[in-house]
This record gives sequence, C-alpha cells and structure tokens, in this order.
Amino acid sequence: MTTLPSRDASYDVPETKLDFDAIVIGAGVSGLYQLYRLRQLGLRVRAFDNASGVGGTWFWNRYPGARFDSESWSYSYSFSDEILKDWDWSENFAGQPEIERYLNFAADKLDLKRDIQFDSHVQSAHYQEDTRSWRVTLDDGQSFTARFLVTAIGVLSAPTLPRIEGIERFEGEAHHPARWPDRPVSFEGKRVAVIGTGSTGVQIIQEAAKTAAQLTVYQRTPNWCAPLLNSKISADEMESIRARYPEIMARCQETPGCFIHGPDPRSVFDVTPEEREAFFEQRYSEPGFGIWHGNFRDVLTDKDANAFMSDFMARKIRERVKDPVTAEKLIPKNHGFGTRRVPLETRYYEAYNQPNVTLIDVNETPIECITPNGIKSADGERPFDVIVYASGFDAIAGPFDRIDFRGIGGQRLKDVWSDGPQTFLGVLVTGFPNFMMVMGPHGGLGNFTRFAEYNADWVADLIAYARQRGLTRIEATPTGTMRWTDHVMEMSKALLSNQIDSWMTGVNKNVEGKSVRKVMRYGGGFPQYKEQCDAVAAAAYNEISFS
Ligand code: NA7
Repeated sequence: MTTLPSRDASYDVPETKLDFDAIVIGAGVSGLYQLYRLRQLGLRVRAFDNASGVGGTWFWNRYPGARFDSESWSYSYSFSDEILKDWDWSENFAGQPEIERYLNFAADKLDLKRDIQFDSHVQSAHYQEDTRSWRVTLDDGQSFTARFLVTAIGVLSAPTLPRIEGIERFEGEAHHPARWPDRPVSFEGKRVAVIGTGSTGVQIIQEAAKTAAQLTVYQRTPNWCAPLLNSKISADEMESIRARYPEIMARCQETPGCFIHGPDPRSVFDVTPEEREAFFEQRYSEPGFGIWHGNFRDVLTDKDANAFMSDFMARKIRERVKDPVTAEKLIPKNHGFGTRRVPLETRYYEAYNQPNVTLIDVNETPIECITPNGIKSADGERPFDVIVYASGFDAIAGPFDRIDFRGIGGQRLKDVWSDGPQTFLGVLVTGFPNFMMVMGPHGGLGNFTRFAEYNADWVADLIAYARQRGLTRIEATPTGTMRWTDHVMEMSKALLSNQIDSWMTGVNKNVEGKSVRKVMRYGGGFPQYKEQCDAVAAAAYNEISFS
C-alpha cells in the first residue's frame, strides 16, 4: 500500500488562481457524464467540444442509416432515475436523430450546457509542474488552466479518408460519414459510390440501395454481417423495459462487453452437430449482438471452434445473395467470424440482388484515382454524383495523437505511446500527472455508456479522494503502469481478434505508421476490468503517487 507523503506547501497553488478545477475534453456520452460527476463534487468544470452541440459520435455521425447496434435501453445512462423515468425509446435500436435528441435531453435535464464551450477545438494541453495544472489551448488561441484534465474524446472520433489520388478533384458531393452535413443529403435517383464496408458502410449501403439510381460499392475486405432485427417499442413495452432497468443494467455488468448478451458457457465441441446448427440458427434469428457476444464460449478464442461459426455465416450469405460470384466476394476469407467488429444489417445482403447495386472488389479491380466526375478503376472510369468515404477512423489512440498532449518536461504523449499505449487501468499515464482518460486505450471497450459510466465514476472518486486530503498531484507509478500494461498483454492473448488487422488492433492503412497491429484494448472483459479498478481504489489507490 502506498503511504502518502506529507503536504509540500511550496507546491500549493490556490485553486482559484486557475481558471477551472477541471477541464473535460469532449461532450459526448462520456464527457457529459464526467462533467456531471465532477460538478457534483463541487468542482468548477469546463468542457470543450469541437462540435456545435452535445453528442460526440452521435452528433457527427448523422449519415442516412446511422443507428445503434446496441439495444437502445441498454445504452441509456443508468445513473439518473429521472432520465430513465422520463425518456421513452421508440425503437429497440434507435436511429441517430433519436440518439442525438436523447443526449440533448440528458444534458438539459442535468443543466450541463452552461459549462460546455462548443465549437472549441483543443489543440494542445501542456502540464505545468510549477502550478501542478494543465494549460489547455484552443485553435483560436484561447487558453485555460485547470488542476485536472479529463479526456472524453471517444475511440472513433478521428475520421480518415482513403489514400487515393485525386480526392480533392471530385466535383460532385463527397462526404465522410462522420462529417456528414447537417442537412438532408438525398441519394434519390443519383449515382452513388460507397468506399468501405465496415459497420458504417453497411448501414449506408443498405439505405442508399433503396433510392439510388445506381449504387456502386467498393469493397476491400468483406465483413461478417449479422441481422439487426430492429423493431418499434410500444408504450406498454417501454413501461415493461422501464420496470426492468435495474435488472438490465445489472445484467450488463456481468458480461464481458457490458451488453445484455454474454457468452454461452458451452464449447462448440460440447454439443452435437445438430444442436450446434440449431444454436447458430437461434442466434441468427435474434436481434442484436447475441450472435457475436452470446455465442459458444470458444467461438472468439479458438480457431477450430470459430471455423464452425464462420462456415454457418458463409452459408447464410450464399443463401441470401443470388449471384454466386457476388456471394463469394461478400464472404470474408482472411478472418473468422467476430474477429473484427460485426456489422449488424437489415437486408444488406439482399441489396446486392437489386439491379441498381454493383459490388466491386478493389483487390481484383483496384481504384486508380478519383477524377472530377467519379472514380477511375483498372477497368475504366465510373461517373458519380455522390461519393461516400466510409473509410473509418484512426481509432482508440488516434484521437490522442491529434492533440498535442505534453506531460512532465514537455514529453509528448504521442512519443510515449509510439510503440503502443502504456497506461494504468486505461485511465492514467505515468509522466502525465492530473491527466485522466475516460475510455482511454487499454481500458475496456464494448457497450460504450456502460463502460464510460464506470470509468467516469472511478475518475470522480479518485479526484474526490485527492481533494479531501488536500493533494494536488496524482500520477500513476511506473510499476503500476508496467503491471497494467503486462496484464493487458496477457489478457489479449486469448482473443482471435488480436491476430487480425482492424481498427480494434489500431490498424489503419490510411494513416502513416498505423499498419502494424497493436494491443489497444483490455481483453479481460468488464467484470474483470471492474474488479481490477475497484481493487486499486479499495487499496487507497496503491500504484498511484499523490502529493
Ligand atoms: P471500419 O470498420 O474501419 O471500416 C472502414 C472500411 O473502409 C473498411 O471496409 C476498409 O477496408 C475500408 N477502406 C479504408 N480505406 C480504403 C481504401 N483505401 N480503399 C478501399 N477501402 C478502404 O470503419 P467504420 O466507420 O465502418 O466503423 C467503425 C466503427 O464505428 C464500427 O466498428 C462501429 O463500432 C462504429 P479494410 O477493412 O481496411 O480492408
């Protein structure tokens, strides 16, 4: 257990001389809650966000078809009975407009907006040892100081465009889904191209296929997509959900991904082939991530077990896609089911049976360049009215790379993490005192709100602990960081997903230096993550040094 050093008066800075007690970067799901929690402690807090409104991911990703893949009611904030009581979800998997409304509703209910400065892009944040504070500077030159800095900048907030020559030359409409304009963009009767077939691409493709005159999908890697099976929620159903909120939230705390879906305790090999097939069919016919997070326990950890599931999914694609050549192109060959993020779909595969939809495999027919009129591939130029670059994000550590974070002695966070993140519990970084991350690298990943609430509570408790004792400097010890990093590496070994290129392993071929896989997230699941973090708090934050 760490013994606390006595207070060193020479370091005391009256907190009123700092602009704020705490600055939160980000006003999305995690930033809003963190702001609320810190304000509850009596801190003077300011949150900054790039956007002109709250919502983070759900502010920016306003593309047609954007919606939850988590059950709406399992993604709700759980901390406020009032919010749970007064908000009705209209669909089991709500669309972006409703989610954005929800986050505004929560922010208004808690009167959070008065402490959020919108349209404010944080450019740098530098630690100042003499005052044990952070100086945060915006790109317009405004600068603010605070004792504590909490990042709530998301894991998928740094969109990236494909590295294709000529992007700037295109004269039609071109958008990245995470920078979709705040006005309707119609696909009706247009020639539309979508580059990218991750979760975002899939949601847009199935939507654009309904009205586009011609939809051309440029696919580099197919993904294993599973049925979403969304449905409306009636008033009676909503009342029943509301009555079950305590049970739903408790259930989420028990599963690795904080979803209502947790793994079946059986192995693929414990059952007969008929039972296995029936189980896969059952999962395929149920809404949401059950097929991914509620599968046999070894599907995501054992290649042979995974092969059964991948084979089942391949058969489903062949059944649903009429043209056998197109079907084969849509079946992933370089990764097993669930080893990348599983896109949930609604008649996605059927879209390829429509005469207005064409699939181009860019491995066979590479894109050469973007022209003023469209896209030139190895087999010629296709003209388009709209190009959608559903090309993903510089994920997890990417948002951190985009802000000039500097710790003790001016060391840059980007340099400290050049070989991969090193954190304590995914929350603290040695060498960066009073700096805390909600949903940082090497923390948990899954149902975002569930993880974020836990993280933000832990951060608030840590700050409260320090303030109650008059301590003004919080830093993870090197041994703590080493222990956690080793533990994260150890927990990563079991997961097949860590052997595959995807945003979850930090790979983005459109970003310099991001082509090598790294362990980016904690693989032990939420119950174990919570146990580890709770244990540190219960041991008076051993492995953290205070002064
Ligand atoms: P993803 O899942 O990272 O998908 C990006 C897609 O864009 C993926 O299919 C990429 O192919 C493709 N891509 C990227 N660059 C190119 C180029 N140059 N040419 C062709 N195709 C390209 O991002 P999403 O936005 O779909 O989803 C991110 C998460 O947001 C999602 O998982 C949810 O959690 C919410 P690749 O696979 O790299 O071959």
